[in-house]
Amino acid sequence: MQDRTYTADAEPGDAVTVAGWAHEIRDLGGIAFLIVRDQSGKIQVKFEKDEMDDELVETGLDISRESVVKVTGDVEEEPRAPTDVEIVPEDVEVIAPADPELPLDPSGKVDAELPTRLDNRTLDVRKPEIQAIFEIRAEILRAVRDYFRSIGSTEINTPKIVATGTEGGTELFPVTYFGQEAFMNQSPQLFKQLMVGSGLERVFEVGPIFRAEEHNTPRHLNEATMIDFESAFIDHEEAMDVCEGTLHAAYQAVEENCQEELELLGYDDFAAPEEDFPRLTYEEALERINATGELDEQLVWGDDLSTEAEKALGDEIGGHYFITDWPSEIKPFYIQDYDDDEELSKGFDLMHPRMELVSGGQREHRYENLVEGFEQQGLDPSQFEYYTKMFKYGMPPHAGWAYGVERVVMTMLDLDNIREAVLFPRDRQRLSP
Ligand code: ATP
Ligand code: AMO
Repeated sequence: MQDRTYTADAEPGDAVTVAGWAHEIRDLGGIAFLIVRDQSGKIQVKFEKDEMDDELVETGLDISRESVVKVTGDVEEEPRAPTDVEIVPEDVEVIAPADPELPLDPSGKVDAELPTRLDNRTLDVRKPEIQAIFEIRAEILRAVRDYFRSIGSTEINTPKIVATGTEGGTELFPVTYFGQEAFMNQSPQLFKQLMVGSGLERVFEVGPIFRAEEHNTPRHLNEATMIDFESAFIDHEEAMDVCEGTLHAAYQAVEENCQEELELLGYDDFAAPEEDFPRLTYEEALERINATGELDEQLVWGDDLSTEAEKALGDEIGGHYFITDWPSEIKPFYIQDYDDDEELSKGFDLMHPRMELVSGGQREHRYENLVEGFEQQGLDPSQFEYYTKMFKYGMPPHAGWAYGVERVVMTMLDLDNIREAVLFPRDRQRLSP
């Protein structure tokens, strides 16, 4: 539509052709108003019944809400109009009429439950505050990609149909692959590690991961978007620096470039965290959690942190923080242990007060130790030969991590449910749309 102009650009004296959705129609008797909404904003169109062509007025009054319309006319100053200007129409065309029975009210006057919103995402994302979530999500991804590029990291894409899992055997979705057993990938873990041993050295991926999580919680998805990072010749401390760097970059970009979106979401005091995130060892974390007295039972060395434990510590710290030096037994086979204490691993998590955001660590790059780790975890190393064998041909020390984009969006914007941060979430009950 070459002659299309945007509502936000309309200035008094302009001849415009706006195209968008009929947001609202108000018939006051002698005069009626149509509010047209497009991506840039809204504009009022005025219909004066006695002064305008009858057919034009009739077309205007017949428009059902959310129909797609095209309005051509002159822009005039009008202090009583919501944006101080209005269009006096010469031509109104209904391009795609909307059924007057809408399953969801995009003007937001009538609240809808999340399932109804997700069933009708097209209508839901017509609401500016919902659009704002996805604009911010896009800005986070842009900022993170820029950050990775600035530190010499190459974006890669790894297979999503794979022969083996990596993050524990129970959470895989099986698929049939020409008669062979295969799975949807839970994590790019093994592939990104294989690439740090290649000439690329430092890589990142933004892509989907699939986990057959049985539980239904406000922070788990069955298909999520993971940002993975992996680099040769760095240790877990340096990996945490990069992790912190990407998150700071994401928050700063949103603060700088998304003020309008933040306002729509009700933020007037959004502030990117400026300080470094504290780094606690697992042992310190246990002590501090136990000292809060919030748990029924004291945690002991080797326990994973329950949601209640994470909450108790998160409430106390009040911002992002790392937990380092986890017990080896609760971290995966690819995480390296300390040489002087094989019960202690170089794995870390980045926590937000509400939940875990990131897992990562220094990786085991020594072939013999890696194969031993598989056996200790009850995995058959021969199934992973495509991966382990590359560790025989010069695998540098390396470290990395991953976070779920939806958890970052959810915690940044204080959304109640992770599903609000995905256009078309996959959960136990939801396979379409
Ligand atoms: P990850 O991304 O590594 O899975 P996570 O925070 O999701 O990290 P998990 O190890 O998947 O952690 O799950 C542990 C947490 O998930 C527990 O602390 C628990 O609160 C929650 N969880 C697990 N199963 C259920 C369930 N059936 N119902 C409610 N919450 C659960
Ligand atoms: P992990 O399994 O902890 O680590 O996943 C990393 C991060 O991904 C997010 N995430 C999820 N988000 C929503 N729904 C899910 N079901 C879900 N599962 C995970 C979380 C989590 O912290 N290979 C390692 C990473 C590494 O060591 O590099 C891994 O997958 O934010």
